[in-house]
Amino acid sequence: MTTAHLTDAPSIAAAVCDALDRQGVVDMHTHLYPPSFGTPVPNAGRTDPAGLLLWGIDELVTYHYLVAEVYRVVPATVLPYDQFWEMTKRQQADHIWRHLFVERTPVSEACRGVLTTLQKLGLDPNEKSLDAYRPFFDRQDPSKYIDKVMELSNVASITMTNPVFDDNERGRWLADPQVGADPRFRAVLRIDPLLRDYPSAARRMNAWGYAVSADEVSANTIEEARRFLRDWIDKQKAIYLAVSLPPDWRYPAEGSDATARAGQRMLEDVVLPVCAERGLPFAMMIGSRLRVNPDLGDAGDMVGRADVLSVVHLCQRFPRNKFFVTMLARENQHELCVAARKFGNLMVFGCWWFLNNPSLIEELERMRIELLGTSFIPQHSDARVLDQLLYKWDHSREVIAKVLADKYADLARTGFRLTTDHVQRDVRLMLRDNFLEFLRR
Ligand code: RAT
Ligand code: ZN
Repeated sequence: MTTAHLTDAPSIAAAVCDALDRQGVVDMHTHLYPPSFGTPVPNAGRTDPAGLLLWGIDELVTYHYLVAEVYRVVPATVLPYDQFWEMTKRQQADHIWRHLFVERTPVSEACRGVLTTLQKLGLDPNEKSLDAYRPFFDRQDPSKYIDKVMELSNVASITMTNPVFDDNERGRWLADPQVGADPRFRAVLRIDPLLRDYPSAARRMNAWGYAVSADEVSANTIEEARRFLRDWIDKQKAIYLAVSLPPDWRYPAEGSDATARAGQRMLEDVVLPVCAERGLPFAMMIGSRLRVNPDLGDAGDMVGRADVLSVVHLCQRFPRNKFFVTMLARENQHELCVAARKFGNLMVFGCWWFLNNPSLIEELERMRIELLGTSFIPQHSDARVLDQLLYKWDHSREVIAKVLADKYADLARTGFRLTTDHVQRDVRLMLRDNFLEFLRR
């Protein structure tokens, strides 16, 4: 390892870019899967239409961020939502390509992402028709393509999101005990209905052989719900548990809403005790208001300002638990950083969803470094389509590089003797070890 002394801005910037490029990322939150979960392969005769691994040009272009954007330029009065959803994936992709990439300039972050992805794959991003790209993707073997994408994006490990209340997902785990065995991927037990809609979660757990009551959270219900979580942690070999929560989620719950109170009991008496017993962190993604425009499907969700004090209360009352937290609203970010200064069991992570834009990533990372040093996880990809790893990490690395280079230049001006070792150590923490060490802590 070299230990060159870095003094001037250009050599600092070069060392930072080099360290970021070389450091393999452990991506702590994606919606990606190995091929064992099935994958639609459009023109290769190996189609599993409900397969969970999404990849290729038609999936890239129909990403829900781009569905939202195309409805700004071709509104529902021109193309009714049901007509769009009845189209084949290819037709939807052709529609989006034409309106967002050909007839308009693709300057939004989600559009630019598709172009970066094509460029990284060695394809010309100027084609007028997607037919020019389809043969390239048709030639790929999904498993080899995962290797290629991971190599090109320098992602060393992919963390899945495995929602146990989703029938498609659940069925695949039950049908094949080896479904999650691919060493490139690690599982996360995602449990939203347990905390957001306990009565329906209880009915389902009941049907699956766990004697929980939908009406009353009794001692027996608590024991059975814990058994449910333990069984699924074991089946998935989950490395943490996760939930997404609405902006109005509060801890402790306010008012007399019975579902919110039952959700709180599940959190306090089931989720957190099981996480503590297994040494697993609990990840909370807070601030998504689901389906404000249900016709848009996944593209119809909204952001809302959440309550950081609720996170503070949890960190304080459950010191044996470890919390990964990301929040969707820009307005929550400063308070969340300050909360993390108070609690070592709170790990701030990522620039989630509507925050995953260069201007906001830059603002967030600057503030986090100033308040937390290197003790946070700057980014996750949230990729839903495999190939997105290519752009999400490229764009994030670029912004993180800019911020780190500035911070090191400030440091060098104090007389601190900055070396490439420092830079490499910090980058390793940010892209890999802060996450892995928090899991082990
Ligand atoms: O960013 C997204 O793609 C969202 O639709 C959600 O999946 C979000 O990241 C989540 O995990 O709930
Ligand atoms: Zn996600």
